[in-house]
Amino acid sequence: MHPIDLRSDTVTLPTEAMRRAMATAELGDDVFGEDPTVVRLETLAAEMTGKEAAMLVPSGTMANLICLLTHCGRGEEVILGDQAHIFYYEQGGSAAVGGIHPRTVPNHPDGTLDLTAVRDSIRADDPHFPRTRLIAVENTHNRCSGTPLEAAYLQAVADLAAEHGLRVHMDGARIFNAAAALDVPVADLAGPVDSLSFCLSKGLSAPVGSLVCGRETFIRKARRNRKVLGGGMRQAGVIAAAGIVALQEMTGRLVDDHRYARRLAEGLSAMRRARIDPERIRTNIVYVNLDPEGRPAAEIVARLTDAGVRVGATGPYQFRAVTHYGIRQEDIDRALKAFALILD
Ligand code: TLP
Repeated sequence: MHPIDLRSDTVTLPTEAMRRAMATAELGDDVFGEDPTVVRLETLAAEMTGKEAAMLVPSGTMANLICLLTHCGRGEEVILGDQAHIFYYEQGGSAAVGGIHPRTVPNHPDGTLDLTAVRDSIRADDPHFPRTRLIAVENTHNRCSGTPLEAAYLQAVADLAAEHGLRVHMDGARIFNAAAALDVPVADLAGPVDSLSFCLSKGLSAPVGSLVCGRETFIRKARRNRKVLGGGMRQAGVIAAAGIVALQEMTGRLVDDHRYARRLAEGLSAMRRARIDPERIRTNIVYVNLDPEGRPAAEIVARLTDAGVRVGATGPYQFRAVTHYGIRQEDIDRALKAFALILD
């Protein structure tokens, strides 16, 4: 029997339509701006997010780094959540590469930041302090149960930023999951922020690629930062072709992933050694806390792997399961049987 891989939605493979589009894509040198397929993808991404322009980059990590480098100079500060992917999982790249200072505010379990805490973190104009430039939010919030952030909250962040002359960046790696869960167009969520990054290679199943979206002037500056990081790609239309299919054909089915994640969480919540509130699962990410008196996550993950189900340990007593295009209802039923043998 095939293993059920719930480690991440990054494991998704390109669809047949994507492979066909990649094989037949019209190509050119994108560093010269001459790859027509990349231009088509960037135009489509800008249209769908309601932004003036967009730029294809190799990964979500590079997309975020480029955005931070474009908004902030060396010694300047970004305010972001302590659970943010940018802070937690990107090697501190903006500090290491860009000299950008991170100022964290605790994330609420729903992925939001307390706006009073954000306001209190904005630096006064004083030579002792770095200069605050940016507020970064994440939507959906990976480490906060994949919760989607609503447009009203994003607007409140943007209003606060505007009051203080700051910009707002949104790590929207899974922004299409957020839009599907909230049943709103992506443009409603992108509207309040200055820059947005999103990934083609997660729930949308494309093999590679992320987009940075924002104002024309921002994207022009961001292209320079992409180049210096080595992210300028030549016949990138082979990647972009799959990305176009991802945006045209793969967003509508994300609600299935969300339904399966909820079903998984409901099943897990009934198991003795698993702690999870299924009501919190609104998209495709399920974090499960384990009884700290019992076996640690690494051991549980190894046992699950032996039983044909792959999940990722995200803490000493926590693991994560993510649903995606490769997971069907029968996989959820089979996974729950395996979970029950080990966690009940
Ligand atoms: N997240 C990965 C791991 O890095 C944890 C995953 O499996 O979820 N922003 C967010 C919110 C992300 O979840 C990720 C990837 C990224 C950015 C980075 O994207 P890539 O992997 O394309 O660099």
